[in-house]
Amino acid sequence: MRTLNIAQIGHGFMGKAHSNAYRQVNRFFDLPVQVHLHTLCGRSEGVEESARQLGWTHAERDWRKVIENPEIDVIDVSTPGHLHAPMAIAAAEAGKAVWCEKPLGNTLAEAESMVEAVTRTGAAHGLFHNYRAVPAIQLLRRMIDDGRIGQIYHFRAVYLQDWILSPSFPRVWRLQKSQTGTGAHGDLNAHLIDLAHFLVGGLTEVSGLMRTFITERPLPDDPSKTGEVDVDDAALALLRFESGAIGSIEASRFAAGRKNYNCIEVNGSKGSAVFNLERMNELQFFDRTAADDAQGFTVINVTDQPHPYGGTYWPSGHIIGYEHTFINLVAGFIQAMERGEPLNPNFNDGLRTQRVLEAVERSHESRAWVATV
Ligand code: SOE
Repeated sequence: MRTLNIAQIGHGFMGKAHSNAYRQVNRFFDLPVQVHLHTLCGRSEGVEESARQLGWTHAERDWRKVIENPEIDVIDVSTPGHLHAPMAIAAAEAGKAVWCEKPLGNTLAEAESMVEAVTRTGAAHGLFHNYRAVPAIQLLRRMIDDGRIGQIYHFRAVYLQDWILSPSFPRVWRLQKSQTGTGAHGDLNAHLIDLAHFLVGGLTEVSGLMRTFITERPLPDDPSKTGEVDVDDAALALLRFESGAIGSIEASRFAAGRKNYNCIEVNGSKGSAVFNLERMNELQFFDRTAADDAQGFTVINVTDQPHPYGGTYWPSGHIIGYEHTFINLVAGFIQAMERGEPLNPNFNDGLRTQRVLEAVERSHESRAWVATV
């Protein structure tokens, strides 16, 4: 069996989730290639220890050496957002496949340059919007496609966390525009916008509202000093869809008690569905076509054979977790590459999301509706 040599740049939270997916994917999916965790790349001195712990054969500190290594087939970009564009463009121009963490870039211009590079070079490109690979989200998409939700009137989504509520939490890279572009908006609304596109379709206009609640924080390496927080702590938007549906998204890192609360509701003419990441293996469904005296929200346990990914891991009722969404996504990337088909999702999806992210920012600044196309 042919080996697919992966090099991953970055070994933080996403780097750990991706490494696990590369180690596991051949154990649960019948693939035409054997994934090899070839090289882990990181600028910090901890990269050698991370490579050992996460199961990588080599460790490297210079990302350009990794991209130039002829043994490498795929470059995984799992770094802070300001490095996505230079690394992905260099990888595409070196003839590598490029799989990048979300959001695609820190700005619309960066995202456009990344799409231009993969289009010009023909590099296979994937984007780690892992929530598309949740079985319950795939089931919701199937139900929408089958007409079981009917005409969609509303898409309503929140992505709420609370990890920076304390003023003493330091100004980490996710709170610096130069590193991350935007705050909760690009980190969390990016997921919601991608799912809006995946489930309901394209958007035409947005009206945005963004807020930074704590504007000064201690510096990570010298808490006696403070630095400006120049990104949003929360960002909301009203949405108009091409289909005529309307909706809303809300991302916040100041929602006390919400740890990773990604909750989506779709309301249609034939019913409604609710997905809550904290109950990832379930999809709530209200069926208006059921008998009048038997209507109510049902809870579907999306672990059965007829369900998306049914039987991939365990028998019915044996639930899966957050880490499996990355395994599912990586399996799909490999299968698409082997068939010579576009990866799902890919940089074009990322650019579409980046246009909406930026439109929300411009709407917030102008206090006016802004077109997304
Ligand atoms: C931090 O907000 C984060 O790790 C996001 O960056 C991820 O995309 C999300 O899946 C979990 O939370």
